[in-house]
Amino acid sequence: MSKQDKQEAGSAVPAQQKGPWMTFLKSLASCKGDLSSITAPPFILSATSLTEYSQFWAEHPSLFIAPAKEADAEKRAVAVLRWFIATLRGQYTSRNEKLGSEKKPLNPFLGEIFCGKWESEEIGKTVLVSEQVSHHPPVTAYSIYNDKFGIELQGYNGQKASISTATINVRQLGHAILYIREYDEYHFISLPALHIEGLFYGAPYVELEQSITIESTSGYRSIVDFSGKGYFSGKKNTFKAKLFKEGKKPKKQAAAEAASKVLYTVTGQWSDKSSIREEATKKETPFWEALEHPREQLIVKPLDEQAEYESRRAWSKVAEGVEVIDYEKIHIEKSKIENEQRALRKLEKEQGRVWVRRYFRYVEADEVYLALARRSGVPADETVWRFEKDTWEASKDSAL
Ligand code: HC3
Repeated sequence: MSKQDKQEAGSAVPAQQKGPWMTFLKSLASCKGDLSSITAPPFILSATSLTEYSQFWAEHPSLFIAPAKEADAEKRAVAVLRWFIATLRGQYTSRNEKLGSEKKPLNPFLGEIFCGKWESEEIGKTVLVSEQVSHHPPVTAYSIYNDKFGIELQGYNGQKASISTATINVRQLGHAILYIREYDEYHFISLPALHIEGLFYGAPYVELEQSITIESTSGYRSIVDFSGKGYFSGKKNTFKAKLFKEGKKPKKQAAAEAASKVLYTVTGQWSDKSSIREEATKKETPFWEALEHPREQLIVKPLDEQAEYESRRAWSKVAEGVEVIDYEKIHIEKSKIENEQRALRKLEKEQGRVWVRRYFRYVEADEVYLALARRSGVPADETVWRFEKDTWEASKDSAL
């Protein structure tokens, strides 16, 4: 039993919110898969919209562009794996580290965007554009690119939840694709399943489970297996990754693995230390030390320079309410946004129009994506969200 589990039930819940917390836990049972629709007690709300979560993909800009600096395809595959592992701490433990537990993010409205940049002399500008492309069900699309190094990540993401006793199981829908211009090389990345533990105690936290695949057009494949506490090492957030060179006839994943040669094995904790073993030499070296490398903050325009549909500006009043746990303010300000959105949808319906997404289009799946998804054994989407860089670059929002 973990330290968290030893605490008594509801012990992290403020005294006056124990009742609402129990009601919330009971209401989870009726959740039909869309977690954004559940009403949670104010102490567990976050002031951050889900559109902001796309930034976790590039909070180590030097690792994000590192694959573009490698002339050798095998080294590029290792660099992609290192960057991916390094993104996980921000993605899945940053709320716990900053706020003491996982929180319920703000549910973005259709057309909400979150954008910003990381900039340095050495790396140049790494740009993030994240847009809420669907409200029901919620889907966020994003692009992160660095023109100096010719590298771009794009992807989209939704969640489907199911509830089992005191645990929320979340399956992620969507995928990410990293493109390296110099080598005309694509890396398809599937998204991990997760579950939320610690609910009973009022201190939710995320655990990753099962596995993800990074499949490249160069023929390299990484399979990352996740486990929570205990399974591999008795420690939290553990993983084991194997990097293969694809075998000759990779039809099914298991057969492909057998036909392929494991070149590297990476083991450790994605939120702390991991090491890599080169299988040919059995030499083991450090891979990534998450705590030694602080995540780099995205630079976002000041609120008064943002458009009204930009995340932090749009949600600023709700965020003020969340900071001071003023439920009335949260409720009033959230309702204003929701009512405005309802009125927009009603007008569109009356005028026979649909909302035009700002910087992403829903298009037929491209051949590269379909081939990589198929090869990795992940069911492919027939239609995918893709970034329209020209539209973005011609817009006022891109003046970061
Ligand atoms: C499930 C989740 C919302 C989705 C979050 C995602 C999957 C979003 C995309 C990012 O790239 C990775 C990521 C990290 C954390 C995921 C969130 C954890 C909790 C949150 C639920 C909607 C909140 C449930 C409410 C409560 C009270 C249990 O926290």
